[in-house]
Amino acid sequence: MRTVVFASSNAGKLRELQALLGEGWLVKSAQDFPEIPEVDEDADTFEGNAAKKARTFAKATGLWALADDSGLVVDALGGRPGVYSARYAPTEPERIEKLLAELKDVPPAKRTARFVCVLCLASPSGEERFTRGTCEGVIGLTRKGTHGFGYDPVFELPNGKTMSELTRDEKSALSHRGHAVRAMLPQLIAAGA
Ligand code: ITT
Repeated sequence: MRTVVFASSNAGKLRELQALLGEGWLVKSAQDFPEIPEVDEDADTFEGNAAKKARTFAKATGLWALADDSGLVVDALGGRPGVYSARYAPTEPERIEKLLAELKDVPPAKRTARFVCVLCLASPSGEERFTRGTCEGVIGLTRKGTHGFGYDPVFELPNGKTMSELTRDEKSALSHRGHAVRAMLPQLIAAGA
């Protein structure tokens, strides 16, 4: 069994990473390291925040650590909420509410958006590796589906389904996180995780 330290307290990301890596991997997350203080995500890029989280966990545990910084980039909002996706409004339902309200006068053809996921794998001695995955879609007019997390219920794929209408495996096959994790896999293995 391989073990990877995942510098995240987001249960949705954790479930997806565990499913993407498969049964041969034990993923330890922020919950397993309650002594590590929460990281202040004050960088203005996904790379900057992912590196901050991964570095903090690598230093504190003495092990290679993986971090995921991700978000929703909406063209009609000039790229917002972007790196601020988790802090766009206090709760998940409120974030979707606010997004739909901001886009209420934007016609379907102009509601293009993408999910971005940047992974950083950091070693205790300061080595860092990055991968980035994206997934293109549009912001729907209403919520649809029950799976996934975050903005998934309003993120529509080219086939007309939202991310929330996909099974976890279907989402993993085409998602920003799926692409970024598959690109990082050889480096995770090489790091001896
Ligand atoms: P950690 O920093 O502890 O990993 P977080 O939720 O604070 O958890 P981020 O700062 O990376 O993570 O914020 C990412 C936000 O972007 C997340 O809270 C969701 O609202 C959104 N998001 C990211 N990936 C998503 C996905 O696959 N589906 C839906 N929303 C997603």
